[in-house]
Amino acid sequence: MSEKASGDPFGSEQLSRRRLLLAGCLGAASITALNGLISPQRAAASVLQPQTPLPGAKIPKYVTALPTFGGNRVDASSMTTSFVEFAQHVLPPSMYPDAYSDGTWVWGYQVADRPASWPGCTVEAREGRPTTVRYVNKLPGVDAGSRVAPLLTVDQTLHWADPLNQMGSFEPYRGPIPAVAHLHGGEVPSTVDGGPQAWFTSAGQRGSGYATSDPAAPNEAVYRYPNAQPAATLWFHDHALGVTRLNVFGGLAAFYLVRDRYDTGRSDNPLRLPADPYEIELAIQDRQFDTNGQLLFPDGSNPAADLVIPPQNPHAHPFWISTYLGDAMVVNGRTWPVLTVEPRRYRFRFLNGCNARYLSMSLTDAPNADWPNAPSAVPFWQIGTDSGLLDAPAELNTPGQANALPLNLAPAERADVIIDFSGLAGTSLILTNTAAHSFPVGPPPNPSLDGQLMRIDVTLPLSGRDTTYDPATGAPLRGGPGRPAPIVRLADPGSGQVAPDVRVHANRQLVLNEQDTAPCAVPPDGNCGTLIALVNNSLWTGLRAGTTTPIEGSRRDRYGQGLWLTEQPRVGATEIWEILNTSDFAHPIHLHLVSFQVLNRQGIKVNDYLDAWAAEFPGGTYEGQLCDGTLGEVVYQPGTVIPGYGPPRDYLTPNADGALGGNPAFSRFLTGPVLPPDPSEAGWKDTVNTNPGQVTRVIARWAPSTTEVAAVVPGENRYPFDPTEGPGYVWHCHIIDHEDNEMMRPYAPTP
Ligand SMILES: [Cu+2]
Repeated sequence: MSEKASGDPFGSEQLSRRRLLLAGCLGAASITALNGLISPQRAAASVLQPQTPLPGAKIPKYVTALPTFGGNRVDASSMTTSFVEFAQHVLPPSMYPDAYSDGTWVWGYQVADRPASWPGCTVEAREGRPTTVRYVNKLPGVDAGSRVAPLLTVDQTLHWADPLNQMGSFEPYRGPIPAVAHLHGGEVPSTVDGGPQAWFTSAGQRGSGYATSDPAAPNEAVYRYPNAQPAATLWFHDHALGVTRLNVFGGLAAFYLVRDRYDTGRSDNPLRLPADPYEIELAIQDRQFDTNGQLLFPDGSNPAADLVIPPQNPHAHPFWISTYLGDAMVVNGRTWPVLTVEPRRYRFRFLNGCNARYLSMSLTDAPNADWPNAPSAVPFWQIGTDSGLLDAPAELNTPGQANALPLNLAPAERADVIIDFSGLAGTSLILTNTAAHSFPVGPPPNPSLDGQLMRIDVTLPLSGRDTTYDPATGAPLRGGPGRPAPIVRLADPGSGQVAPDVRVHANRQLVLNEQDTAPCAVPPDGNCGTLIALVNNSLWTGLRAGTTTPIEGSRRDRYGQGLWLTEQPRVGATEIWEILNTSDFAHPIHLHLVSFQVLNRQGIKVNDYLDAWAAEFPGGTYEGQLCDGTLGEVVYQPGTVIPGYGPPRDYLTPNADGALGGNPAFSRFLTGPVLPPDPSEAGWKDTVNTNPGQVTRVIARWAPSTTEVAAVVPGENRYPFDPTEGPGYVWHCHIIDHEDNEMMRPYAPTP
C-alpha cells in the first residue's frame, strides 16, 4: 500500500464522490445496468478525456466475421515483437463516427512482419527449439499524444511501476507507458519471465526486475524462451506492476502455441487432431465502449459509465475499481463475431482473456439464445487444459443432460476443445455464457447481452471426408504408439488423493483475504466495497503495511528489487499448497514457472476460521484506512486482523497440520467431503479457480511436467536453466484488477 499524498486535488468533487460511494453500496441496483437498465446518460467531465458510454445493447451483433490466425501464425525461432498503438475495427464499421472511421484505438502486439492486431498474431513454438523474441516498447503516453492512454486512467496510489517516481499522487499519470510481456504457462528462466518489475518504457526507463538475454536498446528486452515443454496452449500478455489491468484491457495479449512431435499443428499430425483451417484460437474478452467506438475503462469520473461499481474507496484509491466487467463481448478483437464452419470436427483453443469475468460456455441453437440457460445443442470434448493434453477427452455440455458441466473458464484459464458439427449442417449456433457476475454469487449475465459471445454458422460445404480423431469414441490422447506418454501423475484426479509413490516435501496453508471499506469510513452507514484483496494477508513487497518490517520468516530478494519472499520451494521438491479463500468471491490463482495438478477442494467453516485467525494478530499501529476513507496510521487492537501484516505467525514455523504459511491449522475447521477436481481439470494447469468458502489444494513440483515421479529429488534441478537465479517469479490472483492492487507475491525456488 502506498502512502497517500497530502491534500486531495479532486477535493472539489467530494460531494459527487460521496454520492458515488452511496450509489456503489447499492450493489444489486448498480449491477442491473448490465441487465439493460443503463441509467440515463449524463454529460460529465472525465478525468483526462470526456467519454459518453455506448450501451453494449446498441452494438449490432453477428455482422462481423471472426478473425482467425490459421495459415498466418508466426513459426520462427527469432522475431521482433513491438508494443504499438493502432486502430482496429473492433465494432461493426457502422458504429464509428467519421472522425473515428479508422476504428477503435488500441494497444497490441506487432509480431514479426505481421500487422499489429488485438489479439496479436499467434506465435507457434516447437518443443526443443528455443524462441528468441526482441520486445520493443513503442507505446506513447498521454503527453506524447497517445489516443489510448487518456482513456486508461492510471491510479498512482496503487503500488505500481511508476517510471516517473510519482507514486502516491492522486493525479492521473501522463508519462511513458511501462510494459512487459509475460509468457503465461512458460517453463522459463526468471530473467525472461516478464515479471511485474521487469517493465520498460519507450523512453528507456526500466523496473528493478528488468533483464535481457541479449544486448538491447533502452526501450527493448530480448527474451530467449527454451520451449523445453510439451505442446500446450500458452499465451503472452502484459504484466507491468499496478497497470496490468489497463495494459491488457488496451489489447496486449496473444496466443503462444507450443507444438511437439505429436501435436505438430499440421494436418498429418500423428494424433489426427484437426489442423488448419479447422484449428481456431478464441480469445474471449469483455469490453466497454464510448459513443465514438473507443475503449472505456470506468475511472469514476462519469457515473453513467459505471456498469458495476464506481471506485469504492476514492479517498484511498481515486480510480481503481475492484472488478472490471464490460457490457460488450469480444472474441479475437471483434464484438460478437460470426464464424462459418463445415459440418465436421474443429479444434478450438479457448482463452478467457477477461480482466475479471468468469465464463461458463455452451453452444445453443440461435433461436433459443435469448433464453436463460438455453439447452446445449452439441457436446464439447475437452482434450487439453492450460498446460497440455488430457489423457482422454472429457465430455462437457452433453445435450439433454441437465447436470452436464459447461465449459467453465476463470480469467487466464485455457481449454483445448473439439466440437463436432457433423449433423448440424445448415444450423446457426450461439456460444453462450451463463457465469454470474462477481462469480459465483452475483447476478447472471443478461441472456441477450453478455450472455452471448459469438455465433457459429454451419453453412460451409463439407470439403472432404473428416478423418480426424473422434473424441466421442473415447480413444486415449496419451499412451501408446503415435501418442505422447501419459500424464505424470502427482495427484489421482479420480479420488482427489496424492498419487502413489509421490513424496510431498512441504505443505503450505495460505489464506486469501479481502478487506472491505473500514466500518467507520465514509460513507458512515456500513461497508461499501473492496479496499484490498491479498494473498496470505501479505503486500507485494512483503513489508508489513506502512512499515519497513518484513514478514517474519521472509527473506530479501537477491536481485535488489526491495521484495521480501515467503514462498521459497526447493528446486525439485513437490509441495501441496492449500489455498483458503475467505472472501465472498472466487479468485483464480496462477503460479509462474510451474504447472500443477488440482488435488481436491473441501469446504471450511470460514467465519469460525476467521475468528481464530483474527485472535492471533498482536495489535499495533500500521497503515490502513481511516474513518474519513483516506489511508493513514491505524491503531489495531490485539485480536483484530491487520490488513497487510502478513500471516499472524512466523511463516516458516509449521502449524499443527505441519504446514508452512504462518497461519493456524485448517484441519479442525474443515467440513464436508473432499471433492476431486472436475474432469476438465484432470491435467496439468497453471491457473486454478478457488471458490469462496473452500480450501483448494494443488500439488506442484519444481521440475518440468514431463519428469517422472522417481526422477527428481529436492535440490536437483531438472530444468535446462537455473530457476533459482534472476529476479524470481510470482504467484497471484488473475483477476487483474486484484493483481494490480497487491493480490500478488514474489516467489523463488531455492537450490
Ligand atoms: Cu482475486
